[in-house]
Amino acid sequence: MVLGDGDALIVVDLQNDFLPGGSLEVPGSREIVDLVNRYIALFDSKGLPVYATRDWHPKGHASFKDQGGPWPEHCVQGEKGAQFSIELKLPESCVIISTASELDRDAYSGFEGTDLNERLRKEGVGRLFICGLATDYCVFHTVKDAGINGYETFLLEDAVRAVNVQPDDGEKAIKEMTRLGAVSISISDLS
Ligand code: VGL
Ligand code: ZN
Repeated sequence: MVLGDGDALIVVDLQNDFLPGGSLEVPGSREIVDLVNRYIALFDSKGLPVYATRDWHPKGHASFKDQGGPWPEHCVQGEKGAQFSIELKLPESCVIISTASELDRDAYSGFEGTDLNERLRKEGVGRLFICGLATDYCVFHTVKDAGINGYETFLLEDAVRAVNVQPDDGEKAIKEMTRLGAVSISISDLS
């Protein structure tokens, strides 16, 4: 397929805490960084917009174990774990969307409580290409909401990885995303 006007890339949560050495390491996450950089370069070289979401929790967030939540402390605003990987080559023009910043509730979708949808509409985006972490949480909910908001949605299946609290969570999430209408593609489909 050929990329053109109206297409945009969303890179979901490629932050230190989800990578090796981070507090909530996603298995295989390191493997996708180079590929994500290739997707970024591809979109940027065609002048197409790139968005990067980041999990951006206040200290003492409701999703943390010490607050009764399911996750170890991660992606605390302003801390090293919340920073994008230094290996991630985001373009100058990249728009950063911060999510899950409310103290008392979690949010996994890049659309939830953000201006992502308004920005995409203003830019005339119709098709979204989504990669990043994690397949079974923030990627899943972002892809789902992209469909609900009327975007033609492509899951970049070679550039996502899952937490897999249960071993097949990632596979199930991919099946569900495609059932909901997302089209699963890989880098060879675009270049
Ligand atoms: C995520 C678990 C907790 C994600 C964020 O980015 O998928 N997963 N917070
Ligand atoms: Zn989180």
